[in-house]
Amino acid sequence: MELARSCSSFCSHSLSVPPPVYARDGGLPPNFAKVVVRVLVQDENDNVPVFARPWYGLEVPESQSPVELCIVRAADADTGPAGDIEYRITAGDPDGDFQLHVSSGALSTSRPLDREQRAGYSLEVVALDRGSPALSSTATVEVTVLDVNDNSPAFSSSSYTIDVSEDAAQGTPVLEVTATDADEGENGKVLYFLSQEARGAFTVDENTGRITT
Ligand SMILES: [Ca+2]
Ligand SMILES: [Ca+2]
Ligand SMILES: [Ca+2]
Ligand SMILES: [Ca+2]
Repeated sequence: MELARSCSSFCSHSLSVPPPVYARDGGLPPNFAKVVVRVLVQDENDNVPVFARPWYGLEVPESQSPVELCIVRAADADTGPAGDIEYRITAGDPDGDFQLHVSSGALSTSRPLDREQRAGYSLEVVALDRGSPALSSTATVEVTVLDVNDNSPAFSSSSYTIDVSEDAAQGTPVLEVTATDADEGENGKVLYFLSQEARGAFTVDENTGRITT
């Protein structure tokens, strides 16, 4: 009799019914005892959890409060513990910026992300059954952190001192100031301009920061 068989996902543990066992003593007439043996067969762990998708791509704005991003799901054709799946992040998140619910597979951020610190993640997610031995499979979740304009331009120096001759010809280069902005694209583009009082005496190139008389 083959006890351990894989069964389809809807059958519960298969219950085999062997014939009853009797005992007889040596007396005359003999006395008998009967016992019924029930054997509960655990499903064999012969199915690997399979993710619905091997790859997930997500975009998350930076600076956002912790939020659920998606649910990763795997199916396992076994029953009982051999088909119970738990989910874990096994690589790509050394600082614990994400949380994966162990039984639901819900992936969330655990804190606001900072694009200037890290612009993207490649998370390795594992679905592991509770069979013995346990079987597992992996999926990849790529997270792109979208920029928010959360940085101001910063000058390379907080003040500049320069001597200019009073009879300097118009257009004489005076100084080139530089400011950088850690954001991306238009959010990080720096334009230079002069305060009202300085206009007339000096000119600044809005793109280069070069100041001339
Ligand atoms: Ca399994
Ligand atoms: Ca930021
Ligand atoms: Ca900015
Ligand atoms: Ca930013």
